[in-house]
Amino acid sequence: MSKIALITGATSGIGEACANLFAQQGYQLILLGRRSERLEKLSTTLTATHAIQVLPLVADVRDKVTLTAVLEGIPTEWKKVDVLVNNAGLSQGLDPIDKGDTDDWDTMIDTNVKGLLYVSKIVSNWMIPFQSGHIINIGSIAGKEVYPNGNVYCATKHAVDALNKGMRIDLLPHHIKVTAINPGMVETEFSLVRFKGDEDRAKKVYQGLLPLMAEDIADAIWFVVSRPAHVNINDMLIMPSAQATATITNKN
Ligand code: NDP
Ligand code: 8X3
Repeated sequence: MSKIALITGATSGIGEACANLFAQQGYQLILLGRRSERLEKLSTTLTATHAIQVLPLVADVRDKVTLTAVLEGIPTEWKKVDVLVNNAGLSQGLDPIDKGDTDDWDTMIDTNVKGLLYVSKIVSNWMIPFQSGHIINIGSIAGKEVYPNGNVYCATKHAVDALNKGMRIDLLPHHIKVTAINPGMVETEFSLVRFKGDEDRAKKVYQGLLPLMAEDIADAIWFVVSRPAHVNINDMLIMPSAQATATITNKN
């Protein structure tokens, strides 16, 4: 079997763009997300377009028991994962700390931090016997800075930043590379999810500037993954040219 990549959050945005690019590069793909119809459609398209196999996995990264059963239940030959893209994540709400919805906080912490941990533990244990592998953690500019009302989302991405560093130390003896990809503003379904389906509010985020596209981030991930064995990119911060910091942009 050729190389295998496991991508979480493959039903949309950055994860879907990674699935497309890795498929073009001939990787076999394990694609994970909650929306089964989208996963099936993407898997069918990719297998029809490229000479690859795709294993779609419907799972919620927050649900430790089901997630573990789903991942551990895959055929053994699929467990030789070369690349894990820890991408599943979201923001919910944009409110000051005194007004935030505690259910939103739970969702962000459970998905962005705990879900990433559950997947990483399982997959790193698959990589260790082979003494190889590469884990890509999708962080954010929100893991490097804190901005007004970003509080809990920023905290989860700061946690991803710390976990990325910790994983690199812990997995070093096993020759497993660990990289953080930290994007600024990328036009995906991210803002639609943050604003709970409010399309007008989501669109406004990207009006007046050219944001990054999901494909830009997939390109960066492919660059990182395709370096020679002796090279690791520890951390990459990628912004649209029109964005200097999380909050300072050059809008028309
Ligand atoms: P999208 O909303 O387009 O994609 C998010 C993906 O995560 C979807 O495939 C979704 O799939 C999946 N997901 C969310 N919750 C869960 C869950 N509980 N279990 C499994 N899968 C889940 O947003 P992006 O592509 O922009 O986001 C991808 C990552 O990039 C996130 O970690 C985000 O924080 C990060 N990021 C995004 C930026 C941006 O500006 N867009 C900037 C910096 C970082 P499904 O709903 O089917 O489960
Ligand atoms: C997503 C980018 O600036 O909305 O992580 O936090 S931002």
